[in-house]
Amino acid sequence: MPADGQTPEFVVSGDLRPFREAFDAIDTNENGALSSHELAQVLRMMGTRATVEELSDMVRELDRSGSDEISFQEFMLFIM
Ligand SMILES: [Ca+2]
Repeated sequence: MPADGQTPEFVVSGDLRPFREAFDAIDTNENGALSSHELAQVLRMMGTRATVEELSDMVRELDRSGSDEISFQEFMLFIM
């Protein structure tokens, strides 16, 4: 299991629910992490043309745990 239970201190006091819902909406296979393929689907729905290769680079940049996927914590760091 990825160490995904940690929440960054700076968002603890805020309402995480909208972000959690957005995260869960992107996480289509419900494994608690966002892959580049899941991000590609969402960005395509938003009308952004990004290749899976570009998103793989992005995921690699955001991914701090070396899982090749973005955890909720990494997702929050990306949004903030
Ligand atoms: Ca996933």
